[in-house]
Amino acid sequence: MKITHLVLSSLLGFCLSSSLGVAGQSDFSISDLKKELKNEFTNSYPEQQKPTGKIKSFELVAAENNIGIIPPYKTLVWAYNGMVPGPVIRIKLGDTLQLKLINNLPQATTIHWHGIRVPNAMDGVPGVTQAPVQSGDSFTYKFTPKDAGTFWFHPHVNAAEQIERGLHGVLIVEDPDEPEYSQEFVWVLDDWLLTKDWQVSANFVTRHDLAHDGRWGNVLTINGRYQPIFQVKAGERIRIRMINVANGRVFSPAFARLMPYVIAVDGMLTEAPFPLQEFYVAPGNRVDLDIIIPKSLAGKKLLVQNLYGRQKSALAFLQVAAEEAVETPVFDSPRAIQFPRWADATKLPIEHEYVLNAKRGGVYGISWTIDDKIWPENAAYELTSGQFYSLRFTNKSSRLHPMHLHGQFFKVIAKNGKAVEERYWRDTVLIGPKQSIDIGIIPLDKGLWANHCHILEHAEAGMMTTIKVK
Ligand SMILES: [Cu+2]
Repeated sequence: MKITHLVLSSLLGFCLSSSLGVAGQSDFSISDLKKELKNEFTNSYPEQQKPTGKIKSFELVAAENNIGIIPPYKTLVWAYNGMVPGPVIRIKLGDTLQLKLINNLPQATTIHWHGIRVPNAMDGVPGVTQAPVQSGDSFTYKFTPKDAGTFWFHPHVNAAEQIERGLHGVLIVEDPDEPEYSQEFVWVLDDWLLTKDWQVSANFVTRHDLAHDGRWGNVLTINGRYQPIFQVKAGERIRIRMINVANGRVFSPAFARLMPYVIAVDGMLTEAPFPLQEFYVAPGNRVDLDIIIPKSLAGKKLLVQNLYGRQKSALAFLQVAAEEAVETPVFDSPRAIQFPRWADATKLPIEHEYVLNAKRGGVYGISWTIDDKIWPENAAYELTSGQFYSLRFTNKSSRLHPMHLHGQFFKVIAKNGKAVEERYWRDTVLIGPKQSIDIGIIPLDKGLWANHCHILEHAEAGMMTTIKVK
């Protein structure tokens, strides 16, 4: 594919018109179109964020603990500050986060700040940006997030075990300009594989997990609780920040009798709010919802289900208070200040195609590959910051691969070669069996960044590579 395009482009002197059959229009060059796409992108999100000088300091201790997922039973977990999920850290846009990680685990760890555009050295990937923090050691992360939104953090060492055992937390970067909701909820969606005595099954990265979509468990939780009930009032307008921290499970949340609007995906505000309908929240993905509780639902208990896959399962309930309704706050949902449509982006040749597949062999017997290579065999793919690229992920396997790019946002521009319009950024995109997804990206943040499957077992068994942004 790539070679054909390159040959074609050079034969045409970088003029695409004849290959595209754009009759009657003046020829346009690849570089002109790229410039147009870049102009459209201008001010979508900032290259830099000026620190206000306010430093918010935190200490995070990673250690074993016992918690009650299914009370009264206690489950041995690995936790940040004793909690699963870990703390929700809130800072304001412009604040500098300084966080000291103290590793009291029996093994090395790091923290990766998922979705946050951090300086490369703060990205937490062993073998790429940082040495693992050994048991008994500590490491201080310090950076000023460039974007407001819902983000999360987790280890990037032995992640299939460490995240599954409970190491993850939420980082919310608040934009003081966003409207205030009646209530705001953070929902950490997780999926545990628990044994009969309510312990985390200690068989990690099994052949079964590798032959399928990673480890799918038997207990779904929100904020570490099984089918929790959240209290709301009729008339309230609520914001739910949802994060999927599961190793492999995809969620498709559905709210009975409510009409949620998606206002942000992967932390970033959408071009405009749109109704939540069969939206796949794959491992790593976040979605922010704007929901009005109609006054007519006072006293009702509303079901929230997961509709992904064959089994429908209850995730949570919203208990609407029976008492008098409150006034519904009136404001326009927050939205992106600038968002590029990139309608012509699919006219450009694909600059790199990532082929996703599996092969026999490797440490686990089955390896997951990108371009037939097992991490760390692959060389970094080089991109120049500030330039438009279209990249393709082609899934030759029959399993799922939510591909996550560190340090960058991108926009899906085509599925199976057909142009699609997603009016939001992503840092993780789910690629279905035998599917291909094309993304448009203008990398801004320089460095060496991981590009991997967020099904943690697939990543552990090789499905990772890097991009180098110069
Ligand atoms: Cu995968």
